[in-house]
Amino acid sequence: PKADIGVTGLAVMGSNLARNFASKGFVTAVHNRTSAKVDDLITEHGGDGTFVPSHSMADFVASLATPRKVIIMVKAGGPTDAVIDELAELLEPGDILIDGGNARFQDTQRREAALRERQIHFVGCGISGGEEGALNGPSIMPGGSATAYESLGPILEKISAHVDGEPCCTHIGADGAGHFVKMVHNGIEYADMQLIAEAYDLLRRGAGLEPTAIADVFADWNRGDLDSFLIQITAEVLRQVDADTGTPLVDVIVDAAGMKGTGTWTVQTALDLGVPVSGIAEAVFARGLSSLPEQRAAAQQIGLPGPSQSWQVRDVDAFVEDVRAALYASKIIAYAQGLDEIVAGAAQWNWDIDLGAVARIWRGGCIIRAKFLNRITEAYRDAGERPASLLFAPYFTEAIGHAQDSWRRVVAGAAQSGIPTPGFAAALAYYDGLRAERLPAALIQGQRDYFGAHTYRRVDRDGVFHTLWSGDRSEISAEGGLG
Ligand code: NBP
Repeated sequence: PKADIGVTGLAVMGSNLARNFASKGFVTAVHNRTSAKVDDLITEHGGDGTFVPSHSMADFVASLATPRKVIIMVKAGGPTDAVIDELAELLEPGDILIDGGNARFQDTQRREAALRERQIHFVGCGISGGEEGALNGPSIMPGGSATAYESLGPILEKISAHVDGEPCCTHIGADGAGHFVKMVHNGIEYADMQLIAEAYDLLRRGAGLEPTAIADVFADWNRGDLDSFLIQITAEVLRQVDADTGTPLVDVIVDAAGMKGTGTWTVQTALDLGVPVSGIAEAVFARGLSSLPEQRAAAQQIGLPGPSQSWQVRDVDAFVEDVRAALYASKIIAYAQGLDEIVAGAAQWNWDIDLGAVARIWRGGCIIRAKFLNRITEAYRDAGERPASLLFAPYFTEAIGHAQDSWRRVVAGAAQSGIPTPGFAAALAYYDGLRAERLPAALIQGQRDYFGAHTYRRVDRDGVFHTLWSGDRSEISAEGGLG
């Protein structure tokens, strides 16, 4: 039979995805530049379902039922362009080409436009969940045309993770929308991980708890509002004992966090869009700081002075509860900021993105999967008109209201005792900035007008004004500019 779908690029992600398709009953064509990987897949996992192996791209394309659906799972960047070029020569109008790699959404927009001219549907598809997700059900964020989704969607939905019977896959929006949302997902993942790491640091250095005790705390938190994959694996990582030394594994791991770039893209894009994603940005910066070995070593050697006293935690249970509440509130802020970035991106590139649906498909399969995402879906489903921030949905307004005293105690105490909490602190500053009746931005406008004649508006009258700072300091109307 002709194949329902094809996968080219059979490294770990592609082969697991192909096995997922085959095991769900789809006849799955498989191809890889180095053909040994095709043979290995058939030898090792041919029993998972019906595969149609090919050693050449031409045979691969010929093995597919029309309209053809081909998923590219190769290294992002140049290799993806090379494979697209090769396939574009072989595909026909109406065929659907899907990039499941971690492409930059701008690359996806460029590729989609080029292929649209050849009447090939190009679907940039964010896939989250790593190898395990690819095999057993990832969270899938496809962009591209609605027409492409009509025939592709049901296949992707079938292999995606499911939560409460609902697939973790939905059509995100046109052209690069899928990769854009996947990018923001990764940015939120950075923030989530940073916040959890700060909570751990506070419990360890603030309350003096040992990793196994902290693992118990996280396991306990995982039964409440914080119930999530990242909290669960945090408990497991903290419980792990190093076989060589008998000490907690976390103590023998070098404290320099790596990154592959998607968090950075999220922040770069947010800067371009003018969206304050401070929680996500601080997470990226914190990884950056951790990975500056020379400066950190010099700081140790010189002995940069710290506070005179350490945290005197008297009631450990109350402290743990404060940290939990601070973590939850900060997490809500990070998600609110990420969702704001999606709203801004959607406005900029004319995507019709349903935030409730995005939260729904993040509930399973992906790294940030969490019970809490149900609350986000509800916030946008029940809201009639979309709230201007996640924070204005009643559940979240209330949740932060309950958490805020704890949150403030934690941030203040951390600052006083010299424990860095860039994520908690940035989230709190954002929250207080958002709710402030007046911001010192008025003063900044005054400064800008002073040194650059940038003008300002007044609270009591319409119009644009400038003060003659270097003259008699009277105010003039600057409507239409300053000459
Ligand atoms: P890699 O990113 O390591 O890429 C290896 C694959 O790319 C192999 O099939 C290789 O073929 C192929 N390839 C390369 Br490299 N250059 C090529 C070229 N010029 N022409 C044709 N094929 C070429 O694989 P991966 O780790 O499985 O990841 C695949 C994609 O999924 C990437 O975009 C990655 O960013 C993304 N990813 C996502 C997640 C996630 O959680 N969503 C996790 C990991 C990766 P060869 O065998 O002939 O060398």
